[in-house]
Amino acid sequence: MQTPPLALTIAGSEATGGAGAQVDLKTFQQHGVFGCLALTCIVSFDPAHEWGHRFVPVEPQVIADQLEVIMAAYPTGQLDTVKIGMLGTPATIETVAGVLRERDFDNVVLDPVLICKGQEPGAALDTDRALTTQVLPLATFVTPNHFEAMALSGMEKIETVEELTEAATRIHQSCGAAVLAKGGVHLPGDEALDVYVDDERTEILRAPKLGGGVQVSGAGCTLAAAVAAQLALGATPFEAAKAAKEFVTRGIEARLSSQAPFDVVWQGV
Ligand code: PXL
Repeated sequence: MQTPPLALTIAGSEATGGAGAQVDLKTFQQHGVFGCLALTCIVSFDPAHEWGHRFVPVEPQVIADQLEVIMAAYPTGQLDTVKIGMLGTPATIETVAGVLRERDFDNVVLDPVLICKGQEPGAALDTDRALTTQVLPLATFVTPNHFEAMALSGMEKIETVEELTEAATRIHQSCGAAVLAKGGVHLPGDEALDVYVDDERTEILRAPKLGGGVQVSGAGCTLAAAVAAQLALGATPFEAAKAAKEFVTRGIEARLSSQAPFDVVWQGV
């Protein structure tokens, strides 16, 4: 048996298993990548109040402790890929950015979680600002959704694939990372379009819109985790983007329904 590649996720728990760290570890495992986790926060939807977010941050010192032991156990050369999901507070962002500055990861995949489904946009502007100024410059690959692409590019609307391409290009130019900007259900037409931009190419990735345009929770987490897994396996950023889009499309096809008001991706197909 060969030893597997490793990947770290720095992310929050979403108790029902549809998003966050649970999705990251399931996605890593499905790719044959050994996963480790520094937990940043605990999200429990509130079924008595329209499944709104209940959010509890993990103490910054406890996050630092987790990252300390992960770095001690797995040196550079063994652990070179990190995926960053929900951080949640400026203090958490400070802690995580500090570690990323100290350790030179080959692949820093940032899912710039500014809001989760059901949360008010702009609820936490200081957190958004800290993420943009402290973590985004350290990313090598970033996966903004429609809302995040507007926030990070400064564009007021993204209604066409040309506008999504403009946004992805602006984000790439601002931080240097490869960008996979997700149109999701927000662009017209019967395809889910994503735009990939790096130094060498601009490409449009297409998949059929599944589920009648209904959003599926956990698709963003799954996509970014699959990108990280592919990079850990040695794929180029563009190969990783294409493979991750296929993985998430299959997972949406096989999605899981429940008593919650949104379906979730099944990573196990
Ligand atoms: O889908 C974004 C997301 C990421 N991480 C956690 C979440 C959510 C959305 O609910 O709860 C922990």
